[in-house]
Amino acid sequence: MEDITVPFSEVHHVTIDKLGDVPIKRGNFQLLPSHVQTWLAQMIQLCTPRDIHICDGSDEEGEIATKLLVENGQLSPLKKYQNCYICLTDPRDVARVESKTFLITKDKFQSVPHSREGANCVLGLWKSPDEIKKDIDDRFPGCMRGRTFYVIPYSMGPMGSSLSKIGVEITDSAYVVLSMRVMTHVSSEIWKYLRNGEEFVRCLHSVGVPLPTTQSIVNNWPCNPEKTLVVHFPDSRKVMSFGSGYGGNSLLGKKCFALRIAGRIAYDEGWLAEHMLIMSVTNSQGEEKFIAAAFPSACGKTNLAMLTPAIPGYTVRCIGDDIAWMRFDKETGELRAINPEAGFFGVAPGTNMKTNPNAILTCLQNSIFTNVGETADGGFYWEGLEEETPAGTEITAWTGEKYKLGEDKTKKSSHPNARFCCPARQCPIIHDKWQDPAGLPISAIIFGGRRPEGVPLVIEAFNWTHGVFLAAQLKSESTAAAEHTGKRIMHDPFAMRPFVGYNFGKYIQHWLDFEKTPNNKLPKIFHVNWFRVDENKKFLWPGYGDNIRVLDWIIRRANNEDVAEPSAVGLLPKKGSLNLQGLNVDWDKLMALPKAYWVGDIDETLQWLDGQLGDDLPQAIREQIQKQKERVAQLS
Ligand code: OXD
Ligand code: MN
Repeated sequence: MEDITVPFSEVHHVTIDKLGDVPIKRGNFQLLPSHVQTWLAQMIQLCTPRDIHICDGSDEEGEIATKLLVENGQLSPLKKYQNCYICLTDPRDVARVESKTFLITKDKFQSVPHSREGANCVLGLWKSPDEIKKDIDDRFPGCMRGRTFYVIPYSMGPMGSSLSKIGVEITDSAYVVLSMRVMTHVSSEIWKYLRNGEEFVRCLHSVGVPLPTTQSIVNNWPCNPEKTLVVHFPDSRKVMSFGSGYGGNSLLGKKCFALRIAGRIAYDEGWLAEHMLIMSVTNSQGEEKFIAAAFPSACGKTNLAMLTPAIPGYTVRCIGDDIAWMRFDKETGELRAINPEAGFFGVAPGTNMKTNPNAILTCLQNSIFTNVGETADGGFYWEGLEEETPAGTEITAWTGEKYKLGEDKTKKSSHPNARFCCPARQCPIIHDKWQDPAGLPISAIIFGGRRPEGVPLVIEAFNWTHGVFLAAQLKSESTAAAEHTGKRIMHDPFAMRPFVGYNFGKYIQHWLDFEKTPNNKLPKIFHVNWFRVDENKKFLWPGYGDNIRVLDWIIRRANNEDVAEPSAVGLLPKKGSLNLQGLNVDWDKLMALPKAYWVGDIDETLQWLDGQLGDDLPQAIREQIQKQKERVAQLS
């Protein structure tokens, strides 16, 4: 790709309605900054599209893209709501493809750690520039033949904030255009931030089906699963994605930019790009605290970010549900966080008026639903909405099959990774400062996963280094967000395993190093587990709105209240210090530390981290493992 150059003078003399032979259908190419023009000209030459559309983020543009998708049969209106649409993908294109997602650097170990021989590295996949060149040359030349080349200028984070970053995505999918308009800040205003040659993240996406095609297109959803490839060039801040139109594979602002590329930028610039929600909790005394929390995909980040407190006196407000960019303020030492996204791309199944009423209320207008079921009266439907939908309602499943609700319990309406995509500003509890360009000050950082066995409801780290260790040993049951099958406990350190953009050993060291700056006000770090089950596989903790009780305890700890006591694995709530009023929970079972479990766990953790990271595993983490080994040996 690097080889294709168009002399700058040639670019400059194009007429306003054509670039070479390619008509410009919408937008004014000549108004774009010259370094953007040069790159676009190269990409047009590579992809040979039918025409060009430079997006401006206007309502009119949204209407044009929607109309086109409806005419193509890719979207259909959900008549029950205002400006909502349902989309069904090719069933082969339903989730992120971790096995086809690569980091490209000259030096392999800039991207991935020195894993021990025989350990299959799962903390990023690396390919050399030469190797990937072949794959790119096999896919991208002519990939947009017969299609429109959309240019999407966008900001990740509030427009103009010094914490935000700019990206431009080229895509041949109008569905991606519509979704990026929800998930990021798309506007022609972006060009003014690039006027002086400022850098931006270059994203190129193609569904990988040039026209005319002999391939059969399923559900009017063009994709090329055999050739799907998502590649990142962290050094030059570029992303190229081919063959998939779905979610994180195609909305390149999200996982590719805001986590993998931004992670690397954050490493270079001294900040953090994390797979975290951001929320605020205000207690009955009116004291507000901001919390960032990392959980692996499909483990309830969206539900926690929009929690409806089950006990009175608390107000929760949402800032973001998936990604946090955080930077220690040089003057005040506060850790200030922004949500780089503008929308929610949430897992639909399981979301209902009990588990997350705010998410349901957010997506009743201007939203896109992918791979969900549809009710006969034009509403969305997915597993979890049974109690809110009258029995006998006719459902059209995402597979096209029709059935009556309640008649056959084996029928499934939606793919388990079906998603809603809705504007964050519509969330009834969105924080009025969610777009504050200065970010919001974080008082506590939480890590968590689905741990059916052994792991207590909440653990507080002894200190920052121990907190980094808690994050490094994060594990969770696998979910449908990626291509993994079956339920098994997988390591997902920092909830970043699929999203890390550089050597994970360096990533952990980067976290550890924040302690070295004396001015940094390090938030306390916690580990939570809402998912522990008893011997009958019944959840020991009610979760959802009752999680406020744990957040309340966390906030009290952030205020240094004396409500914690040491254990072998960290600080635990003193008995009686967590508000359990009105609940019937077995506290002892919920908090138990079974010796056999923890002795096995720490051995397995060491083996895994050592296998994955080899000599890149920071010494401070090895020491933490050794200390935990000694402590758990003392358990009775
Ligand atoms: C997501 C994911 O889509 O983590 O947010 O998979
Ligand atoms: Mn996510």
